[in-house]
Amino acid sequence: MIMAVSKEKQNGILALMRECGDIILSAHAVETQSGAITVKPGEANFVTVYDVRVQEILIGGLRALFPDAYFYAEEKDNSAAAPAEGLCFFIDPIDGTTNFIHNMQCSAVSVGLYENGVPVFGAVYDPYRGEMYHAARGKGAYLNGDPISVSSRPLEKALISVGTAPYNRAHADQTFQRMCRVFLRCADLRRCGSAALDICWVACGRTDAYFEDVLSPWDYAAGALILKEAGGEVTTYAGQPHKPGEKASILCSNKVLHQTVLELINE
Ligand code: LIP
Repeated sequence: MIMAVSKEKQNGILALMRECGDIILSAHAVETQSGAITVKPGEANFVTVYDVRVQEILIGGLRALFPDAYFYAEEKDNSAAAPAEGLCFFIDPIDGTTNFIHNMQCSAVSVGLYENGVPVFGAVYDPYRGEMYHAARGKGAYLNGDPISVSSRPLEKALISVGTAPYNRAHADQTFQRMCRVFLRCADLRRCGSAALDICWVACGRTDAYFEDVLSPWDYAAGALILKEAGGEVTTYAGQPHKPGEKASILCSNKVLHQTVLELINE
């Protein structure tokens, strides 16, 4: 039996995320701060003291709201398998860390909550635009409290965002070939550098699809529920739903484009 997340607890999560957004906005000239940036395995894979601090605040605050929950989070050891039963959070404290380091002002806090392996709540907060996306299972998707829905644009009018899987450069050749095939059929491509925002921009109809060869569960866990509740579709490149905690390829769309873009990706 999947229990709904109470409005009170939803508001507690959103308040915590806004607090973390203020920390992100407080950061200035991160690159000049001694010891503020460290490198993780994989190409160009960075973590800052702000990622770690935001993650500490999120896990501490969420644990107070949900004492029995398990946590998957980008800046922690996730080697232990999440329990199949119960509550599990997937957290990306700063999605778009490289953008954050460069002060590109295109990063987000992403919090997804699963219960017994089923997504039940998701929220993505863009502190630079003051935009909070959220969805509870079966209750629709919202941007700053207003209902959102995907577009109905056809492929030739579509703006399609892409991810370059920068930590997995063995995919580069395939990624750019996929981008070319899609580019020749749509209006244009976009690359923002925050997967969570890429997914939410499809959910609110700004863009019409997004794909990336490799994405971690904390990048998409929240956005995928928001997109589905907004009437969109999200699958792996094989056209399958993501398994909880799965690192995989991803295609998000307004549903209208899904099969055609999937064919172009897999050509
Ligand atoms: C990043 C995503 C980006 C993707 C990168 C990475 P991070 O998240 O937002 O779109 O291309 O592979 O996953 O590492 O900055 O939280």
